Amino acid sequence: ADIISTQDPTVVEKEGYLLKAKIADGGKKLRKNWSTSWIVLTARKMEFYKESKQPALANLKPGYKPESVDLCGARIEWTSEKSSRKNVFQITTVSGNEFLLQSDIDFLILDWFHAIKNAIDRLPKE
Ligand code: I3P
Repeated sequence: ADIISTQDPTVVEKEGYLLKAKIADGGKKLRKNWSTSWIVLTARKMEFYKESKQPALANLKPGYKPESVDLCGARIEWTSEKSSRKNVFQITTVSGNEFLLQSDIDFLILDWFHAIKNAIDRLPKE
């Protein structure tokens, strides 16, 4: 009956390349710097890697930690004000980190938006 507790946190729900810009860290604004990122979505978090080979390498290297986004209590919303690009949405974490994600390919960014939103909606709010 309890969907959350039966969800395997290690199962990859979605992965692929998107354009990413981190615009705030702990509530502090950062200079926007778009870069391509390989994104791995699991039940509770997203991880950002430079390229698709890196998750496997990271498993072999105990010291290597990708940037990780805790989705518990996070917010996701489309934004047209924070970028001149089309198809941009923002993820805001409880800890005050803000990320913009973008793709020019409409179906691709829509799939990502819904996958992340579904993950957030299944999680407890904190
Ligand atoms: C930024 C860069 C970004 C742009 C941003 C610029 O300049 O051109 O691509 O965001 O616009 O400030 P710089 O490289 O000198 O930091 P978008 O591509 O998302 O529009 P902004 O200041 O309006 O956010």
